[in-house]
Amino acid sequence: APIVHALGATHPLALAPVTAPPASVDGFVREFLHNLNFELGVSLSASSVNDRYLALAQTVRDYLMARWLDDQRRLSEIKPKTVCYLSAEYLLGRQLDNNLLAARLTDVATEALAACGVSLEELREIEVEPGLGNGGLGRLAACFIDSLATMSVPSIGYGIRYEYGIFRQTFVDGQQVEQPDSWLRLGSPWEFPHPEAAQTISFGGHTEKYVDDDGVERSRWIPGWNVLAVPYNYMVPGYHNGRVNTLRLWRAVATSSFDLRVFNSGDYEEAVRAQTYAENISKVLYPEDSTPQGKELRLQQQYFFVAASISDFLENVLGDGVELEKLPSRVIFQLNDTHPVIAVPELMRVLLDERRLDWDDAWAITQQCFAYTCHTLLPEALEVWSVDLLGRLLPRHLEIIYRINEEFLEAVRERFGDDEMRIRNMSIIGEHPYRSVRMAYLATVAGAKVNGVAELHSQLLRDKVLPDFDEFYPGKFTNVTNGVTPRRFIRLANPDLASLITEALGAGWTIDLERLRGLEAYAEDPEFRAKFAAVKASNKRRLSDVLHVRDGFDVSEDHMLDVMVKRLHEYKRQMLKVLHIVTEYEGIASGRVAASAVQPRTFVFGAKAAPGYIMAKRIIHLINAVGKVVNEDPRVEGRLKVLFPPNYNVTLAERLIPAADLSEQISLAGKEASGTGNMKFALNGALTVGTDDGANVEIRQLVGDDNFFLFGMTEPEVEALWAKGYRPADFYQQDDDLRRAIDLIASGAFSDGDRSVFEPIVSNLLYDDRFMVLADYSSYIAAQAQVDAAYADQDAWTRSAILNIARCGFFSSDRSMRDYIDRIWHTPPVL
Ligand code: F58
Repeated sequence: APIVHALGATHPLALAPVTAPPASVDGFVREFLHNLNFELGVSLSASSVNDRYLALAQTVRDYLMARWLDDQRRLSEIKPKTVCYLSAEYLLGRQLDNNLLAARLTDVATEALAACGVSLEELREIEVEPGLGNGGLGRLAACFIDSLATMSVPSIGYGIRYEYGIFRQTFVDGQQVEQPDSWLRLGSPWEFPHPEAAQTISFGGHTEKYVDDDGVERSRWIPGWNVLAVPYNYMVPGYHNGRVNTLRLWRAVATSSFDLRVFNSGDYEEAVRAQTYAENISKVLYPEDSTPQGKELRLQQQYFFVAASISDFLENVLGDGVELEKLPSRVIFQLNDTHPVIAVPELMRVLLDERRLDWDDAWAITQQCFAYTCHTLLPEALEVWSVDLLGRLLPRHLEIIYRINEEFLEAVRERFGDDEMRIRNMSIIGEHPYRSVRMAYLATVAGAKVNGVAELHSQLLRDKVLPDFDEFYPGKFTNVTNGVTPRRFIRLANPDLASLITEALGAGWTIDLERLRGLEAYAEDPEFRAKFAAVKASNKRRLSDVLHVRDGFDVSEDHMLDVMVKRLHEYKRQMLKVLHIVTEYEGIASGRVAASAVQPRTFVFGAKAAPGYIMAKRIIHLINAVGKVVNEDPRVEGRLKVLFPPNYNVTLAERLIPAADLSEQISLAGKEASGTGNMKFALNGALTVGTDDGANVEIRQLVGDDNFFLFGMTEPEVEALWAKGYRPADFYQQDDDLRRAIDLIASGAFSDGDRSVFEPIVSNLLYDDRFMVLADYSSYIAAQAQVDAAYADQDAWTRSAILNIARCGFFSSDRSMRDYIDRIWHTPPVL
């Protein structure tokens, strides 16, 4: 019998708090060696680097454990209102350093490991980051849970424990080739599986009507098949506040592992078919969804994790005896984009079918328990599910969605009369090109609040994407501008800058980023500027070392470092950056410009293309092709360099951003919802060349026009040009530089004379150009000339860089969290 049973659950031993090991070098050494010997089963002398890393991670966990368990116990007693952040993605980045920092263990660990003859640096480098996200949206979720823990806000992050995260990108002949990301292969020391707490999640089958004991007609779901959702818990330590929140990711496990009878008959494939099918649900992040099977898998993933999360919250967090009417005072489910929106009919189903509430009560509760964040403006990115698929996979949920829609449209009719056009536009069910459920509409109808992620985005969301809803629900729409965590993106990524700031302002800025304002005065101090410039230079050397080992690249300290890192998408306009580079190159190659006259620059790209996005992959190919020619042409005299390290991820971002001089944020106005890379660069003292888009608008307002290189059309100008009729070829005809750049690409200069290779890119630019690259080209080139001129005055540039940092404290994700708490969640910290 377990000891607690034998003693009784109230025995002092069972209640005794867990204690952390002594936070001394000695204590750390002991714990580390204990873990190495007894958990990993190796002696120090026989251990591999990976063994040591795993033992170190376990040691850090041991220090955090007492706090984690204590927080869980305390919260289960206090029962505060809790944020349940529902997100299909968490792009966490490496854990070791962050957890050492949060627990104030970095120095002790460094010393303790040194005493064991082990280098912390070496162990750091072996950690494989959990890449459980695609880009900004997933990284935002990771920043938010960091801030919530640091601010002592009761919250749980819920998501999926993908066995394979975002693919590992390699280049073969300059073209992207995807490799599976087996991030769990060498062990996963940060997770705690709880197979005993698995939830059963159902799919398929049919519904039937029946009359319950009270004579009420009800519907019930007779599912066709099940999977188990097994929770894996991760610690989310707050920074220096002794708090540890939980991230709970679900793994799909088959309810029965295989059919022994079939196995014994020798049909091994058939014996495991059901298991494989079920376990595919958490196999891979964002499976290619161009096939019907891929689409179905995506919907399975979405329902799988939200159903498990809701059930987990109601059964394990809420506690017994809570009246469901009070649910909204205990929880807010924040929907990170439309991916978790199937949670809305799921909560309705639980309240109606399992808890036997009537419709109106269930709906009143549901409408207070959800809020929805939209992260896009691209119409094609607004998720829809075919009624056919949804009805097959989740028949009861489809019924519920229909009823929500019926009642909603009834209310719209009451308010606006039988305006059929309006009804059709607002219906949660779309009819063209096929019957489908519009998930953003469902989220808007169900959510207590709907927010965009930057001022401009929220404005456009209201005015352009969901205007009828804004009219129907006054006050429902709001804005929360994104933010980034200063712990990871300044303190950890840029330790020398962090020290310099602390030297000037004291240590409080890490949790109160507006204090960076204090640096404004230092921008005027030549000595401080010199120190800042030295930090930048040293970050470039550090980056050069990293890229040298990683990819064989070298970064020269006296080049301007011009960086564009983000997902490859046409709307983000990496193509515009390519045209700038080709223009610079063409000037030199043609002899019209002396190489010695150009400002030495290294252009760095980092970008993954979705595996099925052909045009994005072509652009990657072109960047690599241009890079090869430019880097190898002796006429350039090494003054222009193009580097494209493959497999851009959080770990590489942490090296690149602190070294950057120039941040490229050049999306077509009205397309980038916010951007968060833009904030990370500005906070690390890079100047931005950018359009009036997303959060660039707010960055520029804060840093001032003198410290920002603005170019391009505004969103209304973009609209006006579309309305007038956009003809990209006219821009090509009228601009000599543009024509020469495009002609050079078309000529095969970057494809060994083969004109066909990049022809699709060229004709797309000339005859389609959905994102108006050509329309903004001349303005961009002019802005880049200003960049060159400004960079020539290094001291003035440095001053601007410091002012960027000083004025961007607003972009801390702590501030974003405060805004969510004030405007949407109403969940005060529990100190
Ligand atoms: C991004 N969206 C926005 N989506 O593009 C960016 O402007 C914003 O700053 C960021 O969200 C955070 O709000 C984004 O990253 C995705 O990654 C999708 C995930 C699902 C598959 C398709 C891409």
